[in-house]
Amino acid sequence: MTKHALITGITGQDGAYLAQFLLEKGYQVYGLIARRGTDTLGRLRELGIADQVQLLDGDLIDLSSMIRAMEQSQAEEVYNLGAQSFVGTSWDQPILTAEVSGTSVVRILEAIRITNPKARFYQASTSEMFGQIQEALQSERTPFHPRSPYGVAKLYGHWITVNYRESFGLHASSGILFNHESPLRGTEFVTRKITLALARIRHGLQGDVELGNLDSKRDWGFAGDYVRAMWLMLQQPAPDDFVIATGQTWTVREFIEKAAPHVGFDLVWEGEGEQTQGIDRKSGKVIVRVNPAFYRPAEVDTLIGNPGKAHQQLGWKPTVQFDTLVQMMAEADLRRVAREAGA
Ligand code: NDP
Ligand code: GDR
Repeated sequence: MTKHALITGITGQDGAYLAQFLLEKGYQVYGLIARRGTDTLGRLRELGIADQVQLLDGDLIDLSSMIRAMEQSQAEEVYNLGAQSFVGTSWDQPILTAEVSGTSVVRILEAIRITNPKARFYQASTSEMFGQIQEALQSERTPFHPRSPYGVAKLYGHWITVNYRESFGLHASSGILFNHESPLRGTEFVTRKITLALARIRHGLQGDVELGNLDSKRDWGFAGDYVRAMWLMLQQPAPDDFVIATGQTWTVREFIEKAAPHVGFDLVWEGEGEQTQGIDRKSGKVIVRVNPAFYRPAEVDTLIGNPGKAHQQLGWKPTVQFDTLVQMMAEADLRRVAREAGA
């Protein structure tokens, strides 16, 4: 019997990779899609799967959309990946973020209770819930202290998932995923902002790239590995919460240093703090500048996850190391920009 899965956020980075993963496993894949003025199917097209998924109109802030999507898809597995997911925007749009990334979770859980309480549910929780560092390595038992309206909204989504599991016996699991990236990452996030900018600078389409806090540290993995963990959680006999991470951490500055050579730059740093500049030794051109406008009102300085429980119970391990991830992203953007520039 063909299994049916419903993915909210199917047009996003993770949604596209998860759809591809589930199609390869023989699932019929349905995706909730909030109609926008612009075409949002780019990632699904890039993976060559836009015609293989069934798209259902609906918005996460609309309960009736969610009920209809459950009825139309007859989904046995529901992956809630839809969100206002950019931390920076969450200070400008805190209420929208609370609705889309927070209270929408209870709308989906209610839709599941109403239509098919046996459906299994995955909630896209995040390391942003840890926020202020409390333990050197963050695990499922680390206390939460979110530092952004996004983190606060996600914490609601996390706890309502736990609550519906405990209250109604739903098979509802929450994946506490640390940052994961890919060539399909949104260009507002720092890794992709860097690789795209370096490729554009190399092709003379942009002068330099302005960034915020270069010292912030993240545990960066590959999105393709992380969607496999989501699926594994829903195959377990009992629902649970899992940290998904690599267990290593790198600064934004280190990401730039690793990416630069793949784009043909020989990077040296000059100055400190807000005066920091990244200069290409060969041409003498400044390619990276710090702009405090990109600093956040409250920062999460360091994240590093302990994926031990996922290793043990799910048999999950990341397959792509940091250096390979950076190379993959830098080379993909160089190819894209070269195509655009007609080189
Ligand atoms: P993206 O920002 O790439 O994708 C977000 C998706 O949500 C898009 O498909 C977007 O649709 C959709 N969406 C936004 N608002 C609505 C709405 N009102 N109704 C329906 N759909 C909506 O995120 P990622 O793929 O990177 O992340 C997936 C999930 O995992 C998110 O919930 C994110 O918060 C969470 N997460 C991500 C991590 C990461 O490092 N990537 C780490 C931990 C958690 P559209 O294309 O139309 O805008
Ligand atoms: P994050 O990712 O906030 O961790 O959330 P992002 O890539 O936006 O920032 C990572 C770190 O880089 C610093 N930074 C900059 N960030 C951006 N976007 N732009 C800049 O110019 C810049 N300069 C420095 C940031 O201050 C931060 O410290 C991501 C999202 O995918 C969330 O949805 C997800 O939940 C978490 O990862 C885990």
